[in-house]
Amino acid sequence: MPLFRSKAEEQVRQAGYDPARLPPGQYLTDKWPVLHAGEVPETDLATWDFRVFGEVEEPLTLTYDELLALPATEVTTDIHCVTRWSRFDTRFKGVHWRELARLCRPKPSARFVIAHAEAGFTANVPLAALEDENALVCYGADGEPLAPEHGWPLRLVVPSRYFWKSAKWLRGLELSATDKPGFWERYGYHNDADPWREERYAF
Ligand SMILES: Nc1nc2c(c(=O)[nH]1)N[C@H]1C(S)=C(S)[C@@H](COP(=O)(O)O)O[C@H]1N2
Ligand SMILES: [Mo]
Repeated sequence: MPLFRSKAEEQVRQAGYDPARLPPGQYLTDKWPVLHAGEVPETDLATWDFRVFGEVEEPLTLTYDELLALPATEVTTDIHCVTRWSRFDTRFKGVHWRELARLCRPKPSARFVIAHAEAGFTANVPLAALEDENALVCYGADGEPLAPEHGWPLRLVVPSRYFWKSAKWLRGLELSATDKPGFWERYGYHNDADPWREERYAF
């Protein structure tokens, strides 16, 4: 393990980055890997919608155009997959939670968010993780629309957690007073998924 760690660090240094940016047990990748369960879904924007529901005063149903019309945010951030790749400085574009919160007005009871994606995929994070400056409901990456395999038309990006929490093909955010383990969390992955604490598995 120490040997692997120093090799991974050396690689980060050679790529011109501060090795402190690499969480424990990760290695740097330049390409952006594609990982998911199942197939890339077919999406028809004419019938597509995005919902924010649950513990909110004003449930939302937005079309893609309505979502794109909200104030956009761009962040440049590092992402970390539990399969051990990390990618630095991806430029994500989308809508920050604060814009959706302004419209849906979360109730004080809202403490968790369950992301709902196509084909029944879900992922759970504390609401606080969506309030991070670097978290986004995302429709663009590296100056382009998201590629279908990376979640077009919409995905979640929560860089503070392992990337499985960043649901692709996102269709809704459910605000909840209680936490509800998502797809990978029910398979034994860690509920909190902090890469800096190496919270990979629940056991
Ligand atoms: N809808 C959906 N989103 C998903 C997944 C999935 O299986 N289905 N897998 C997650 C996992 S395990 C990872 S590592 C990231 C990968 O995103 P990428 O393919 O854009 O790198 O998507 C996450 N989002
Ligand atoms: Mo993953």
